[in-house]
Amino acid sequence: MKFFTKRDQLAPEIQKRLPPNQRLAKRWPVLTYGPTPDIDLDAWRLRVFGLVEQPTVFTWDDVMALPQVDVQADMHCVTRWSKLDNVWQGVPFRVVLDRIRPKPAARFVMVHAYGEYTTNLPLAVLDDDDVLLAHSHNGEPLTREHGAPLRLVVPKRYAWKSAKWVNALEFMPHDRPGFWEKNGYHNDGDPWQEERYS
Ligand SMILES: Nc1nc2c(c(=O)[nH]1)N[C@H]1C(S)=C(S)[C@@H](COP(=O)(O)O)O[C@H]1N2
Ligand SMILES: [Mo]
Repeated sequence: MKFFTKRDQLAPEIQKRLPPNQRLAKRWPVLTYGPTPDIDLDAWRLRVFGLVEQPTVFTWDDVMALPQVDVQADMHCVTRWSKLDNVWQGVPFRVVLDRIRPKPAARFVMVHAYGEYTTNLPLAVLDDDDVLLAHSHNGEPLTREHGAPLRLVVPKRYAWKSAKWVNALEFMPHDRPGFWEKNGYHNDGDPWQEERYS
């Protein structure tokens, strides 16, 4: 069983959807640095802090009571695979922004995950209609290895910025590198610009 298909073996309309130097993943690889956390839903929290009008600690029930969407999006990993046509279900990031109301000085967000993983993004990149906090993928709840119970999805950036097991959002006045950004990955990570490494 082959896991990847090279660009030149794909139909032109599929090739067009692959950013430079990516191959098509036929299954869904798991890419995790370190152990996979096991999180009890009763203990699970999403903490929003920093430069926001309404600092909030969401429980699982709080998050599930928010409006939800389906977002269809492609996923591009810096290790050169792309997985097309994922349907993510969850809470639009803009719904969270409406609740917590970033202060005018908030320009960057540090996304924190269970297990110490972090990744940084400009608020302007997160404030987009395809960004969401997802609990399901292609109609099934996320498995633990893919980020259950909740992960960030930022389709327009390499997937290391789509943090699995999200547990906090820190709104900041200035940028600060996250885990991979400190360890050689590009600060911005736009796959169409091939912003892989710094
Ligand atoms: N918390 C956390 N989130 C993470 C990672 C990780 O190691 N820890 N890996 C990132 C990387 S490099 C990629 S490519 C995607 C992979 O998501 P998947 O394992 O669901 O395919 O998750 C990203 N989110
Ligand atoms: Mo990745």
